[in-house]
Amino acid sequence: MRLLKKPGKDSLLTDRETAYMFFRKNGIRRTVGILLLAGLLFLSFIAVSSVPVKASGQDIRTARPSADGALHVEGTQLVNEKGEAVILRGLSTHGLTWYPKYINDSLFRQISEEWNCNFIRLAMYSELYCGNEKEESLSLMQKGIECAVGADMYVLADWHILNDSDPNENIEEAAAFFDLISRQYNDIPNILYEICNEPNGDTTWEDICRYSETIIPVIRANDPDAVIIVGTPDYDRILMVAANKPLPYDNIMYTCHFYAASHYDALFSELSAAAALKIPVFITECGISEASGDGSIDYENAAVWFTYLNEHKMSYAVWSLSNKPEASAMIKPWSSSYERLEDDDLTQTGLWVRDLVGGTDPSDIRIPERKGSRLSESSAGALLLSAGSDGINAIRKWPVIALCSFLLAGGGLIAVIASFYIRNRNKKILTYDDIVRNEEAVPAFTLLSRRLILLLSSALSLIYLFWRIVFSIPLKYGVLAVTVNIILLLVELLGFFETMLEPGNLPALH
Ligand code: IDC
Repeated sequence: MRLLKKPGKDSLLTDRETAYMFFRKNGIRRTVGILLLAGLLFLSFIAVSSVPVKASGQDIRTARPSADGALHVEGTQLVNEKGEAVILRGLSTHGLTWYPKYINDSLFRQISEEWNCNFIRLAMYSELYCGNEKEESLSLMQKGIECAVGADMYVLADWHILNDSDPNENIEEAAAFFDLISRQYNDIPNILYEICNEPNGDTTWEDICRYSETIIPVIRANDPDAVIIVGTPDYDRILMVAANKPLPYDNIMYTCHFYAASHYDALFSELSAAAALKIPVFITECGISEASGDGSIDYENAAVWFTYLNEHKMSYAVWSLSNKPEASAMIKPWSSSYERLEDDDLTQTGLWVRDLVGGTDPSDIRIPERKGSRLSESSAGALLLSAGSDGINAIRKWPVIALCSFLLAGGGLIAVIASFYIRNRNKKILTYDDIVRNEEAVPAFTLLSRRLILLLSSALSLIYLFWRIVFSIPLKYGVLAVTVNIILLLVELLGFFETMLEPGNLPALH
């Protein structure tokens, strides 16, 4: 116990004595009062310091379909049913058919309720839709729209052109797709349409206008006031052409896509110049990595971009809600969570973007610490890329499955062998070799029956090997899984040939 000097005296006092003296001097009520006051002061200090700092952009209405209804465009601004300015903030999926597992009710609810997203963009690669993934693409688009409705988010149906650089290439398919979707969902307030992701190559604004003049009326026939977003040339980076010659329809917005580690002053000037000419802009895709979707992340420039978007009440979706091993993906490559994402499932991009869409001022977002090597998150190197995300998950789960199977099978096998051994302790146990080769071992087996047994077991092995070669090589799981599997297969083949060539077996065939 600490000892104090009694004031004015030389004798020493204990803490307890000091407290007692204080108590006596001030009286019980006064002491309790002082303590209560101190407690209250302490509690209010805690309360004040835990109130989040008001973030910029927080004053903008976070619209929800249930409260704000269908959106429209007024001047340059997206507005709700009552004409109040709103902003949509959310995420873009990766290619729907590549990462279909992230299209589910529970994840959409989480990003809506916990991340505070009021918007999701469904990126449906037109090339795959027009190729052989039409049904899968369409049903994922429909599922995505329905999940977004369930989670009270606005949703963007994105005809994701990319390699098909001119949208006119697949204009008929596009018209049929937008007809179908706008017919099916014209009665919900949630849906917006993005008719061509990123025209590129030689595609001009005139080409885009020609395409839009076909597609927009198709959508309008079913959903007259829907917001339709149109891409601009050179991967949505030339907005001035649209600003100088906008399309002659209402409720149209134009898009600009930026990636913070690739796009600086030039694209920024293009966007601000176009915005100054009063064209409505919706950033349907952007990222904090390089434009390749991978490479480095530029948090500082990202803060500059998103501060500008907040100040100008521009809506946006960030690429991408996937676990592809690349810097723009929000989920770690080996995460096998699809329905709920915890901190551990998120990459640095994921953590940063979660704060961003949650409303934190972009320049106040804490830069997430990088745990482990760069290899562990993105640009994950040839090995992870070649394994593919399914491959990585398979590799991750493999030890657990292997251990359980080993314990089960091994335990069972030991029990069978033990009981067999106990029952036949004093008998000689026949081996395969005895049966097919040793004439004396089972005198009842004629040469013919021994040959038949050999032929039967070889035929069964051949059937197994046929299945093994044709059906069991895990091509979907990438180079790594295939290589390991083939090495195992070679060992099995070697074993089979060894049995066949075993000199002892040959006489049985004579
Ligand atoms: C990228 C993906 C990448 C994929 C590639 C080709 O991140 O995994 O291999 O597409 O399909 C865009 C496109 C978007 C790109 C993204 C990043 O709209 O499809 O995704 N990006 O490169 N425009 C600018 C960047």
